[in-house]
Amino acid sequence: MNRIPATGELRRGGSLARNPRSGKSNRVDVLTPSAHHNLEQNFRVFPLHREISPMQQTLILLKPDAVQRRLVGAITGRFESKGLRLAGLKLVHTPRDLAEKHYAVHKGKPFYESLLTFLTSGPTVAMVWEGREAVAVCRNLMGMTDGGKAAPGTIRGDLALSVQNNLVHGSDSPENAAIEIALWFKSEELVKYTITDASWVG
Ligand code: IDP
Ligand code: MG
Repeated sequence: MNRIPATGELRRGGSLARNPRSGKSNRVDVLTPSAHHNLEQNFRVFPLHREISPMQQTLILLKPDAVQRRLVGAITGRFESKGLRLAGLKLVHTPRDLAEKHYAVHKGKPFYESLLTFLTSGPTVAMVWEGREAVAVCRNLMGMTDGGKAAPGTIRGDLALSVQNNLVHGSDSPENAAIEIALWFKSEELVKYTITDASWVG
């Protein structure tokens, strides 16, 4: 009889696992990331909780064009359905000094003044999303800066055409994420809770 290994067995390693389709046995000594992947591909096991990469937080802004175009729900849904955990959320009519701090790295560039005018022109939805590799995951979901060049399937690729009015901001490194989150949120505005599907999402 084919026996599907229990999660605990797999965590301990060294257990003999049998592929129910091929009938072949595989010895699982170390649960490397690729071993996790192979196991989940070949066996119907309870999803293993991966502890490979540290949890990260990232700042996501749905810029004023997203609000004005009524795309807040559609864009938020992309981050939510990916499996990230929402840790903070608010609607902000961005003051000029906050916009200047947020985009300080772009000061002096030809589009800087226009960018500040854009960001301060109406409400922005500020969010903190948390999860494994959250910074890179969100950047990948967003797509390239220029909406006209962003790949289909990404938020910008599907919903934006402009370079400036590209709907969404996402931190570009964990270090910048920490700085940006502190700019937009007080620590008490970030909410800690356990999300019930965490062991399924990984
Ligand atoms: P990112 O949002 O993909 O990280 P950045 O290069 O950091 O892109 O630029 C910040 C924002 O400035 C962009 O999201 C976009 O709104 C705007 N922007 C960037 N490059 C241009 C440009 O060449 N013309 C107009 N606006 C730009
Ligand atoms: Mg950027």
